Amino acid sequence: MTFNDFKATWTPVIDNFLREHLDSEVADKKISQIMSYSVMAGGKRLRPLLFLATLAALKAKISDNEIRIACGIELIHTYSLIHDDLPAMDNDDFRRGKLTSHKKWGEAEAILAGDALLPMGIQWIVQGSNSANLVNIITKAVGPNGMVGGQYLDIDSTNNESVAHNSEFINKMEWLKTGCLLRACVEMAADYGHANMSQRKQLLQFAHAFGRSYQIYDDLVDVIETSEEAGKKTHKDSENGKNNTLTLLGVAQSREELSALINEAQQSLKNIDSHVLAGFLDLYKKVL
Ligand code: GRG
Repeated sequence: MTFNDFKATWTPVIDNFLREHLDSEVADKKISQIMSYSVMAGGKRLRPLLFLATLAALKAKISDNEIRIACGIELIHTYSLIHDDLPAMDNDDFRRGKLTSHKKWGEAEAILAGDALLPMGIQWIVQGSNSANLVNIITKAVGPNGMVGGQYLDIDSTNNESVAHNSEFINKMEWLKTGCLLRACVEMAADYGHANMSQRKQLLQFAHAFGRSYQIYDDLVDVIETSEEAGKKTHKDSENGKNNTLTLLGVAQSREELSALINEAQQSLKNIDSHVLAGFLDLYKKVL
């Protein structure tokens, strides 16, 4: 199966599960609506698809429980985006082409919607898997030694000029903020799908390179779209005083870094029989 076929098969299943279960499992219809507004705003479903594609690579079955786990990951991802957009963080007005949660519903409401999505996501993962290991993997990936830790480093380095903005710092921050959760999607599937030692090692190598690439890709998309729209080669993050690989290395070197990581990811999949996982890397080609 190709990546596009896989995506076309499972994205609607993920979308329907999210819509139906947020509606039926959240008692208060107002908070349910606020949560759904962001969850159903048109995300790419990259993390749930990555979890399911890794399961498929391991020839594990995909049914309701596996979809529940995959959707649990998407709830957690959506919580992080809602909180990232808040005035105290990135202060963004638009996300996924729509008003951000706090712009649409108010700040307290957005904080609470994010707060509600995080535990619900963990609950769905445990309901679907009945596995303390999976809960351990996901909570580690999004806690202080993962995503929140990375977000803290980002905020701290923006607020304090004394923080060294060298490549070691930026690699660490971007890995924690973005890479850890992507890697966790693969690690959860490796655990749940009973990967053997060698499969696990290769899948985790792939996940590391893929996760590390994602933030560089996302920033390159930004710069390409910005320069296409404005007819100039500036980048909004550099204008905002943000720190990332792109502002450190510039566009050409960031592309080289991304190519090297894609190569590494491809190599890791050499003995894993999955066109679908390899297809995730095609995403990046449009910015190379
Ligand atoms: C607020 C605790 C807390 C964490 C926020 C995820 C995050 C940490 C910040 C987002 C910053 C950002 C834009 C990073 C770039 C990579 C990224 C995570 C992009 C958004 O994910 P996509 O591209 O978005 O999968 P969709 O909308 O498709 O789900």
